[in-house]
Amino acid sequence: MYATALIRRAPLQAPANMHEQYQPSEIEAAAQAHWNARNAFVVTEESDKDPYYCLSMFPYPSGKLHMGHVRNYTIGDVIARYQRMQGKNVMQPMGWDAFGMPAENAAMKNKVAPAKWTYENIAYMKAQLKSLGLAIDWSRELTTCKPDYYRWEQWLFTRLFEKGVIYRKNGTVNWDPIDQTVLANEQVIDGRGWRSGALIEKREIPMYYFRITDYAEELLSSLDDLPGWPEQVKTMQRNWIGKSRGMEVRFPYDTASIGHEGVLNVFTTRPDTLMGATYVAVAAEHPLATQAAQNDADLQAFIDECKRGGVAEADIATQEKKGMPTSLKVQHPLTGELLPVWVANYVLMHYGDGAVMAVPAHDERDYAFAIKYDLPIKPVVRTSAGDETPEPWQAAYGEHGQLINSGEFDGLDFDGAFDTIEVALRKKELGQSRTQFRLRDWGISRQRYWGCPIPIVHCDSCGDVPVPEDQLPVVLPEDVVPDGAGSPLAKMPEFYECSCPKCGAPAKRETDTMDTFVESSWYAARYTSPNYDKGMVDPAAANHWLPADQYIGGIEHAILHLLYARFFHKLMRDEGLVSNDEPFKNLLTQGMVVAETYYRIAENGGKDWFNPADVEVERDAKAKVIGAKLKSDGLPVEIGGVEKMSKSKNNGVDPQAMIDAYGADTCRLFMMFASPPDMSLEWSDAGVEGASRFLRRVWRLAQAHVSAGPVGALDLSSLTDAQKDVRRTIHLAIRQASSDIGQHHKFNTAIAQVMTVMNALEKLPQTETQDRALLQEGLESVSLLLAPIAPHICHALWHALGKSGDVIDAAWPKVDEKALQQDSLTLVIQVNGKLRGQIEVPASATREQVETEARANENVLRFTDGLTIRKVIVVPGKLVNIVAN
Ligand code: ANZ
Ligand code: ZN
Repeated sequence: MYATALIRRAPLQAPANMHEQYQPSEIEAAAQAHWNARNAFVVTEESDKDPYYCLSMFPYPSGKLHMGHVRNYTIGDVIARYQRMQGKNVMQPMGWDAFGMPAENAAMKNKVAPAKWTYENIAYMKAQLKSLGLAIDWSRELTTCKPDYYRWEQWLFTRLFEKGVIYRKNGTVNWDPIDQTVLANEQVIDGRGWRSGALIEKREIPMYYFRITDYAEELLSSLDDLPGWPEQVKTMQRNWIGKSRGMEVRFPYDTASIGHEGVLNVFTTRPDTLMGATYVAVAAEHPLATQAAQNDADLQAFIDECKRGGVAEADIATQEKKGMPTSLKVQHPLTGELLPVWVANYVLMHYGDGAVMAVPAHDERDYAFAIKYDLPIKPVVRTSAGDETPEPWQAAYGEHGQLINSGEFDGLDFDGAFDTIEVALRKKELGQSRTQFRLRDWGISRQRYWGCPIPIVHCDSCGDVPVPEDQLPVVLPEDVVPDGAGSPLAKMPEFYECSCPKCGAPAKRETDTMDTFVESSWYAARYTSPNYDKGMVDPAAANHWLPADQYIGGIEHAILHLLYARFFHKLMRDEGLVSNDEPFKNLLTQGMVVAETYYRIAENGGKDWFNPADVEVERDAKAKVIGAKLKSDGLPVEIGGVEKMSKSKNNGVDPQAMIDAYGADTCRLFMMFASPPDMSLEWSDAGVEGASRFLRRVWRLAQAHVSAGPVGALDLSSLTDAQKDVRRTIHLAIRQASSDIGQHHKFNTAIAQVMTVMNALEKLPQTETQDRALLQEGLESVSLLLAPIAPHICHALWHALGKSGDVIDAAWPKVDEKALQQDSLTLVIQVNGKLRGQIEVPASATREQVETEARANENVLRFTDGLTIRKVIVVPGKLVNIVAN
């Protein structure tokens, strides 16, 4: 193929090839066409180089790229290109997280099928990604809404269903009684449906669940095997999994009030406070609540109220604590004292046992509740201040401490009380310790259209039958426009009417689709063999590339996506598809992209927000911002502060405008220079301008150098001191940039190093052979160091500098240790702390020699004239301070 001819370009390019001006659009198109023609970023497992899998979180095809995408993919690309220059066989894939609700909403709004909308967005965004010049192996592109992808998800589903890892049970959903549809949590606003405004009810419907709780212990413990993950993310995962050691305590029923024998189970992490329990509270859905409400209409009304409202946990945590008493009572397991049973909205049915022993003195929620309903508060833990009853009570005392008011347990500490109370409870068979997880099983049924169909057939005689492998995939019809009232699939007999795969009788296909987190849980594995049609992944390829060496994405995915992806990896491992335990070895969570906000107060008192692109900022002579005007009318606008780019504040800047105006390299350089990847990045016109200016400077210097004709070799043995200094600057920059990029992902400081080199090179005379040879070395180093960040211009520079091959295949520059050695050092001289000059000393000079040299300096002699030198302080390599009076 002709691609090889392109690789072997003539070693010395005709210098005339270099335009006088830096023309990004031309050189970027040329570089991209060149990479494309030689399939430069297509990789296979057949390579003698070490594999490196660089993965960025794939985008949802929402329409066009936003700044967050551009930042994410640029970071990934810099890492990928840097690793390639380290001699690795780098795989950097890309794809589309293509199912999801926005496509359905857009479809309803524009009356186009979600599929069409999605595919058009993908085409547009793909072109945008290509214009950024990312080193992506596009032959691995995958799209999760295509049957050749989701068929394997369905295949795994059927396997797991047969194994019992997936099961069906009733789950609670948000039900919109007007639209007759299930709503996602984010579609419930202040307890009402987002479209209909109807009061939302909780409903129980059958759903499918992944038994993620079976993996809770491993998902927690193997976080310790991920040293390459940010501590913050691991902590968030640990909290989400929420392992707590506590006690199951049973409160025997008071048969007089309840009417029959039984026990109320509660789970507590504070069994040491058992003697302080003054009431028990149950969830609205708890059987005792149901019983109590049978002849209590007020209680029934309260229970109904609790059942309405969002099912999101955050809502429940923040809502006002409310409750109602019942006539029922239970016995304290150790004292036999009768405790009242309350129904409370802060008790969750699906956590622990759906009931709590309330200890108002030591639990915040119970305290608020007891104050509100005037229930007794009994302190049983001495405060660290030594108080027994902190008067007046302001809040619950939640710390551990020594027991008081607890009879035989008085004086015990937390651990002692835990064990002793467990012994007492066990003796009565009314309790034992238990470890519990906050993590719930993962409900994946969604009553929506634009998702992966759940591959189950419901048969009257056989029950829930998984679709056999030879009948997969269950294809989602693509030409449907939903109307917002329920799932369209449930209204399509041609979709759901089928025959039972087991007995052949007429049966009904499941019309729910899967949570879109399922698709994004295994795409990393599928990238390793995206076209494999004999299974979910080709195990050889998957094990070759996985775990991904570097995963890059937003912190908003720190919990759910990463947890589900880790879980799926373990499921696939247990199916024999992959042989390692974790999917992502190193994780980088990039910071937000932020920008200034501008507004005017509207007539109705609200704020009208203006896009930064439409605003002109006014600065004083010191570049300090003193005001801002709207470009269109020239009138002032208020400055609202720097915020995350968002639609609501209208401060999103379209990356395409920046790429069109300045080119991809400027855009990439700006993003990488403005801040380290894990910190937030503030968009600024001035910053973009600066990046563009810098690239033009590099171009100008190279152009002048190249057009002056061929250069000879550098003779290292005859460098002047000035030349040695420049060479030292170059190699110091290489050393620093290598560790900044390679070890710390600090691209901004690496770029600063290149800028230092440029400053030195620009001062270099360009006439002598040695100077020109040194400039050649400097410009080659600049091209190599910048190649991962601004790949197009470096591609052009590399050829212009007469190098053979492409810069993407060049090795990362090596430090010449000899260049770092200094013959002499410049030291600052101070007299009594004041700067008085400089001295030049041999690098090997001893302390005494430095001191002698300093004392002999003419400035020192002048400023110490008539004084006595008391002390000479030498800071090696830096300064000499002479103390005299
Ligand atoms: C008594 C007690 C006293 C509690 C005290 C805390 C402090 P984690 O750590 O999250 O597992 N709890 C148990 N089941 C509940 C439910 N279904 N809904 C709401 N709250 C529930 O929390 C366990 C604690 O949460 C338990 O310990 C229980 O309150 C409460 F000074 O029991 B504790
Ligand atoms: Zn059947």
